[in-house]
Amino acid sequence: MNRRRFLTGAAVASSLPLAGCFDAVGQRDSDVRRFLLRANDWTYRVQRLMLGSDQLAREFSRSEIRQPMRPNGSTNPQASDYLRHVAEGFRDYRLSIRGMVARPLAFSLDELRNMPARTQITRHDCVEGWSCVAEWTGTPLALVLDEASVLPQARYAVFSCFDVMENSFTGPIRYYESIDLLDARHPQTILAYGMNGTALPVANGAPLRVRVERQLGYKMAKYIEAITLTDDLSGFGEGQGGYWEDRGYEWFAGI
Ligand SMILES: Nc1nc2c(c(=O)[nH]1)N[C@H]1C(S)=C(S)[C@@H](COP(=O)(O)O)O[C@H]1N2
Ligand SMILES: [Mo]
Repeated sequence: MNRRRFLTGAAVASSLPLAGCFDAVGQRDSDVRRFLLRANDWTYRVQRLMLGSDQLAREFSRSEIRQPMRPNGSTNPQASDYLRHVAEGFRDYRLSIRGMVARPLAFSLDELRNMPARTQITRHDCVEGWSCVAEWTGTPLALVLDEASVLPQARYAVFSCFDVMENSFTGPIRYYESIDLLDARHPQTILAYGMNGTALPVANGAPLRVRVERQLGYKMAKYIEAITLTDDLSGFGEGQGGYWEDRGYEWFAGI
């Protein structure tokens, strides 16, 4: 058998049982879903053991930016509060930091831009199988968290976004995502307001999107309105830690 026929055969053979599998992933109480959630937990633990908490994702040079950053997911949110911010050039926009913090805070974009910034050229990997290299500029999330003084019992940072996802499953719900505090405090985790040398475009998440460079694209929330510190993800969305996680994606999407 030539290689192509072998691969085609293998793909067909493996997709047959898997087609059934993936249906079960979406079902709350299926064994398949329980198994995958357990496997996800193990991936998370093993990656945390293998990667030092401050290990950096690869950074690239300017000449390696070969194409525009491809916008994906929501690219033009229509929520009225968001449209008002766009129309006003985000003048009254405030990023609120709330939940398990000693000092809840609200940052204007100017306040964030006046804090120490980090610029990094990194590769964005989408779960769909494409990648783009782009330059990102923003405020390290660790600095913002320090100003708000995170309480010791907090375990996660939850990002609440402006964009509304239409969905027959739960009804309309705003995109949200969460990361643990190791990733939140990682030196490359920034609240990006700049991309490829210009202000972050609406299509890529204006005014602020988080970069979580050691995980897949869906973790990198765009259109961030608020960050909530918490020790429990069950009160957000459907309880799995993110819009896509509530639909079967893994919470820890390390690469
Ligand atoms: N608020 C919000 N954030 C989001 C999404 C989204 O639909 N809404 N899509 C995610 C996915 S799947 C990817 S691949 C990236 C796309 O980022 P980009 O538009 O800058 O390419 O954003 C992520 N963050
Ligand atoms: Mo993605």
